[in-house]
Amino acid sequence: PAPRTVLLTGAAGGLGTLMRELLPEYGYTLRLLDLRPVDGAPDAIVADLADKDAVREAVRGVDAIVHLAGISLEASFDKILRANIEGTHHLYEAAREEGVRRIVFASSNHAVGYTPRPRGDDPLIPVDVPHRPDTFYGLSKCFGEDLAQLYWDKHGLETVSVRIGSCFPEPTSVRMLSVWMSPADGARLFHAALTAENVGHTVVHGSSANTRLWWDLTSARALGYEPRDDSEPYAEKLIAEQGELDPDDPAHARLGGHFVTDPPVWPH
Ligand code: NAI
Ligand code: 15L
Repeated sequence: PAPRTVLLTGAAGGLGTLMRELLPEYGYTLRLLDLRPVDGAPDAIVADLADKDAVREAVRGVDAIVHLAGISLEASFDKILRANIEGTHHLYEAAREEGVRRIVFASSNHAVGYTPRPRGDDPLIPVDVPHRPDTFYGLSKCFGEDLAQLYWDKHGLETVSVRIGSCFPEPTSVRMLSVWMSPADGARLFHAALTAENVGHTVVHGSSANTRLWWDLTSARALGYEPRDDSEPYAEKLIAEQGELDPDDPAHARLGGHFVTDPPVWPH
């Protein structure tokens, strides 16, 4: 049966705020969790993923989990370790113990951020490229994907790992024209990831059907995802303001964009 009650972690964040508006339209009842109180949702669970007991209680009785909580940009290794690596482990362990069947994991393009982006007639980036994290943040997403594989192989807990490009109301950079996922397409993809059968552990690219797409959406479409949006209407204005991407600029040469070249966050 299709999942009905879904735990949405990271519900106070940017993507969480968009998804708690959009996902109920697909018939889900959401239970919300975040470190911070969630605006307009007094029933939301305010808890840190570090708190194993709170996490176990939060997952009890849900049909599935959409796991967005965590640090969403580069940070010190210690912070990433606690929130993204240990926190995601606590969530998977709680899900296993409580018998939750499926997790949709918010992975990121930064798990494979060092992958060269296609130029000219190059083929689109396939979903099975090797992990090439561009940051400790991206490394934590590699960990999350591998954790998901382990929990599928060992415990039969299913995951769809969505390597999200950039999910914001509008694209705000020329790079985003290639990796943008409109919020409406994001909800379509999460819904497909929650309802497709026999996903085991499936990795998909998360974006709209952009004219300037860099990556292959085949595995996402195989879940039943049919993107309806394209960033192209934003292209003219963004390119006029920012110029075309210079392929010889290291900050523009790879999938992860400036995450590849940004100076490390200290303390390292
Ligand atoms: P965000 O930073 O706006 O939201 C993350 C939320 O997680 C925050 O509300 C924060 O309070 C919560 N959180 C952080 N640590 C926590 C902890 N230890 N326990 C409980 N809650 C905690 O990030 P955004 O943009 O909403 O992204 C959501 C997820 O999607 C993140 O995992 C991010 O890495 C991933 N993602 C997002 C992309 C995007 O375009 N928005 C692109 C790729 C991945
Ligand atoms: C991410 O993984 C971040 O969470 C998001 O804030 C954006 O920076 C996005 O990647 C991106 O690559 O644009």
